[in-house]
Amino acid sequence: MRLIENWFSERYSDNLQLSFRIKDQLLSIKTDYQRIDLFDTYDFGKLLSIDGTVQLTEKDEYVYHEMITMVPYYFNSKPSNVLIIGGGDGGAARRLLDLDIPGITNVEIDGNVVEVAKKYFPDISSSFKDGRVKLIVGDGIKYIRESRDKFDRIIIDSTDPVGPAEGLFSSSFYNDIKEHLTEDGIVVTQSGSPYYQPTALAMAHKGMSEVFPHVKTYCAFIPTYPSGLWSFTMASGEEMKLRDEKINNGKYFNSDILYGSFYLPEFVKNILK
Ligand code: AG3
Repeated sequence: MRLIENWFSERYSDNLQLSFRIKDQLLSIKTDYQRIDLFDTYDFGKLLSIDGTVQLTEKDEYVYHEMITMVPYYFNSKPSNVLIIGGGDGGAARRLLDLDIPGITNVEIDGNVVEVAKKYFPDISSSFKDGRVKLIVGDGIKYIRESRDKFDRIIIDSTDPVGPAEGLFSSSFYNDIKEHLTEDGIVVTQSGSPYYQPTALAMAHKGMSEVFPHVKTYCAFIPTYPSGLWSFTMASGEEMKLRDEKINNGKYFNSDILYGSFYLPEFVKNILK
């Protein structure tokens, strides 16, 4: 007798995919923006996928969420007012709360992501219950164009630059972002897998360099994302300098990572040229 096994796979290229053996599929919905699937996996706990790409798993979400919040946190003036674009699972907001940021605005385009997170990832999405977090379900690009608010950090926690997130990697969007940053404020975006998505990283880096004089790319190891090596790119109108301050440890992040994640392999540096 053959045992039946169920697997979810994210395709990295025509010839390679990563598969997670699953206990169950908990949800599959098609929203106005994207398809959302939720799986209970054997190795990584619950896994949220959007349009077939892994967004987060219970087991390793901490790497991504620490790295997109904690790295930019320690540069320039201490941030008190932060905007998250995307991030409907609440994971980025949760880490900002850990950093004691008093004002967090989270603009997510797809309310279904928020609902799914509230139901299936109660710990990660608990940030939305905190009075310091203002959640807006709406288009981040429109929000940035229409709002007058300024932020010390703007965190772009988006999906890959295909579909609804494509505009979040363009220099015209970064131009609008610049208008909403305080003097030495910093914008940071996830910029894809340098190995499998070099164009995502090139787009983010080039787009930011067209608008900001100071741009830095850093990497982290995220086991459930394509190739495991993931990039983030941050930019500012002023030189980004570390504050003289005690650095807290996360589960991934520590002071070595704060310095070391900016040391890039040669093939990654070549993408930024
Ligand atoms: N958003 C970025 C996920 C990109 C993953 N891409 C992929 N698997 N091809 C993460 C959302 C977590 N807040």
